Amino acid sequence: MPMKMTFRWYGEGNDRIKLSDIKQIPGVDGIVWALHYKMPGEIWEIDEIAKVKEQLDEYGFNMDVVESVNVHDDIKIGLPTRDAYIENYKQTIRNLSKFGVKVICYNFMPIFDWTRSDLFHPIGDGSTALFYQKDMIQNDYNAMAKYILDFTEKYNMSFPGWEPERMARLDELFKAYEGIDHEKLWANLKYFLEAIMPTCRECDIKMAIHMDDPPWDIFGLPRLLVDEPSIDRFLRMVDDEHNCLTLCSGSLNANPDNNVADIVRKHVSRIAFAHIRNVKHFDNGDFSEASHRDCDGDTGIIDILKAYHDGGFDGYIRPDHGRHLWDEVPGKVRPGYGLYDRALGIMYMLGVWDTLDKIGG
Ligand SMILES: [Mn+2]
Repeated sequence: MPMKMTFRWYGEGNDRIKLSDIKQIPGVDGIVWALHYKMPGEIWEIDEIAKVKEQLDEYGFNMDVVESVNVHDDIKIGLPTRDAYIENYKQTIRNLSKFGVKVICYNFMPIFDWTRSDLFHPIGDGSTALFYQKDMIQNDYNAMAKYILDFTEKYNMSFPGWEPERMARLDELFKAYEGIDHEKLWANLKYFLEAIMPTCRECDIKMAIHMDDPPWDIFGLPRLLVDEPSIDRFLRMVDDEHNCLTLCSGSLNANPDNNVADIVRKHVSRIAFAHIRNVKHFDNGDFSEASHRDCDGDTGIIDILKAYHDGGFDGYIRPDHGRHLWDEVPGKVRPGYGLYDRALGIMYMLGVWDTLDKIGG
């Protein structure tokens, strides 16, 4: 079984889930971690990384995958100040490599990270899931940010990519992105990657871009990694084995036209990190997240896992978001990142994978 199962954890004091809980999930070797208190552009220092390593070592988890080292807006906008932030990014890569980190998951979405209109949407069986109501995410970005920030403030948590410091100057940020269309954003992404690739080669660290979530423009902001042609373009643009993908099945399949298994078959050698998540579509364009079981959503989880298996995938994999089950009510769970449904998702994935190993595909 060459693929490496991992579990995302938000860190001591920042996640109610304990490493000792994760240890009891079968098959998990690594923790997908980050220094969540760092602002985009700051260097991750050796002593800070060492602290996390010590915590993970106690349970025998590897720290091979970081999600995320966020990219500063000035790099995405292409401001003259970007070069200093790129130097910081390179130093963070060097520092991470000293601890054996192999993959950095990041994204290049302007201003907002993943976006949903309802964090605890009832899905009919008593559990709740992240939900996207299309007509609510159209024009009013301030209302969107307020919904998220009211939530994080009420429950005293922070979401990566939704830093209150950045959200407080949203109008200013939107102004800074004026004139940044798709082509300019592509050019800025290329500039960033070409600048850091020598460091990635020297440190043998793969940069693995996460798909844009959802995979379409929101609030007039361009989004790039949205479908097969844009993924092709990305990999061709910087054709280096250290320029890779975090292929997120749920992000891509929010657009039902995206066939994720086909993309896996085409690019398996450039996928460093697989996010597995199932999505249920509604006719009006809304979507809900679902359990990992194939028939609970429309994403084609078994086809996707078979494509990875057939392709000899030996990268890292994790359950992406899960539903909130049992006592996982607001305030007791990070939206999308509860313990139970992600643990069930792992058992489902391992069940499919072990079966393919044993009886062949
Ligand atoms: Mn994902």
